[in-house]
Amino acid sequence: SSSSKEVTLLDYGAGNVRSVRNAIKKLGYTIRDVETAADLASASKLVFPGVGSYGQAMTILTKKGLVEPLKDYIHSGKPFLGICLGLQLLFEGSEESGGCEGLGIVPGAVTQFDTRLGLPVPHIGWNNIAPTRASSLLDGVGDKRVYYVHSYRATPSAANKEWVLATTQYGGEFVASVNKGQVSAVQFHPEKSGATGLDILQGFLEPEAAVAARKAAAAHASSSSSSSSSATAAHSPRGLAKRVIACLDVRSNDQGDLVVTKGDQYDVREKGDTREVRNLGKPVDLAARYFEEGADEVAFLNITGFRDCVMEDTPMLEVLRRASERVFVPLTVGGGIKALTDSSGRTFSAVEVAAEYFRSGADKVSIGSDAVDAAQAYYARGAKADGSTAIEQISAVYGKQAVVISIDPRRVYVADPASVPHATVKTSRPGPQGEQYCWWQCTVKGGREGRELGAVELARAVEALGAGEILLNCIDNDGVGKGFDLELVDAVSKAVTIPVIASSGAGCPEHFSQVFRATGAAAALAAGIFHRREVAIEDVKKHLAAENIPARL
Ligand code: 1PR
Repeated sequence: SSSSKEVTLLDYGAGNVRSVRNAIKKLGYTIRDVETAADLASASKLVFPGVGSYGQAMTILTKKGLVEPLKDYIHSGKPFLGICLGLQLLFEGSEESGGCEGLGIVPGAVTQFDTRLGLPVPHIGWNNIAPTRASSLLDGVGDKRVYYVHSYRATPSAANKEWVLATTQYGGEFVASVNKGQVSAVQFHPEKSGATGLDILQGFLEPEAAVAARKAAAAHASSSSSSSSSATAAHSPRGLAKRVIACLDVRSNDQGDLVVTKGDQYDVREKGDTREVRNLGKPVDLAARYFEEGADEVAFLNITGFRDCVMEDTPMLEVLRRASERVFVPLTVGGGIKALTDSSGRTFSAVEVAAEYFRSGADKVSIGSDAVDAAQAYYARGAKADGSTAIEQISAVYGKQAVVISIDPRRVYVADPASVPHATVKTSRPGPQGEQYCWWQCTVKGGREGRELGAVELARAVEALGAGEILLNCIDNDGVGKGFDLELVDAVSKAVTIPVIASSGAGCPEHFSQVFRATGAAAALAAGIFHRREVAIEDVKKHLAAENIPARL
């Protein structure tokens, strides 16, 4: 029947659930949205993706009169799947939002990860799960990893033992999944966990079919592995994987089409007489290719210089819409995220601008130039936050994990650290005049304008303002292929507790293991080597695993 291919979605309007919709549609289902309490009562399969903060979610559900109907549905014995905050809300309460009561279905409280353990918080990225028993939901997962992004978590206890279906390790054990009867929930994002996540969603939507498909796949795998006995599968150590991110710099070319481009030290024009913008492919197709080839995330940076207003930037929004139908790992978009005024004089807040991107399929926005202004204003106020910046406003509404800061620094050598007000490091690569020290100057507008602010100081400021992650480029190393600036990545990752993505300069798989060994980077990003097919993402992953660095294979 047609209704058996329908999922009811409880989207209470606090954030982006487009990727959940896309994943459900990909599995051949139609979606019916909950508008009223009656829609909950008549649902036959309910998916509840939590977005935003705990307190905000409970407030909206209460205002809409949905709390009791939701509890009734959960108690009705019909299939229910909570995702991320949708798992946490099943518990009795959370310390998020200054302490807040939940639905009280699963015993226990949700608490914040302990930042004193030295692990980056939020917990972002691909991690393993350890099931406590067999289930149609998780049996296909095995050693494969799923994608997490959260700062709070529930912990297993004697009181919730019968609920806990799987746990994950991150500075201790937390609840990865709960289940009892038809009620299930997962802390990770199946809709962002690639093929593994789609399989989990199918395990929820069609348990019998999923179990049969996994049995068939297992039988096929064991028969083919016995025939090629010499094939040894790469094996990665367990735990949070170091992420490998593919980045697409997108720009209008001189004909006005959006193309993927790539510069050397931020110069994206060909070296010859024509000086045309380098064209390395179509954004959506390339993003889909990287998803299929195993990228852990995909980032789009819109570097179109003459872009006047993102709200009118329909081509970029269309790129996101189409990419999010084909890419089931996290998507980041950057370029022009800030409060702005369009050509007709209408103003938009940074939250409105970001919202447009989230609605179109972005999971995170990346802020470059505006973050430098914000950090300078923050220091000018005596290192105080006043709620005025895009970083604070977007992270308050969408959560800090949705706010990435892209830094475009350039190395500056100094002979005497006391001669500059910035944090310097003693460098192993002295400057042209034999200078022994350096700092990294923040720039805006794609490196065209330098500011009196160091990358380390910027990182500290944006963390204090509520950023969730740092994308650390390096203009000197961009496109050069000689490796990441290890001293820069080390200095910035030591200065903050949020995850740092190393970027600029990757030329071979060894550069990735190098940056993960030498620094606290949580992820590494590359562009040119992937665009030009010089290095396959899979080979980077295999190299990391062979070097005993956790990677998602
Ligand atoms: O300032 O908020 O509008 O954001 C603009 C964004 O565009 C920033 O994130 C900035 O980094 C980026 N951007 C601006 N101009 C350029 C340019 O190239 N002319 N690209 C640019 C940044 C750098 C990396 C690159 C890595 C890896 N590209 O993203 O992908 O360096 O490259 P590699 O592996 O080939 O070495 P705003």
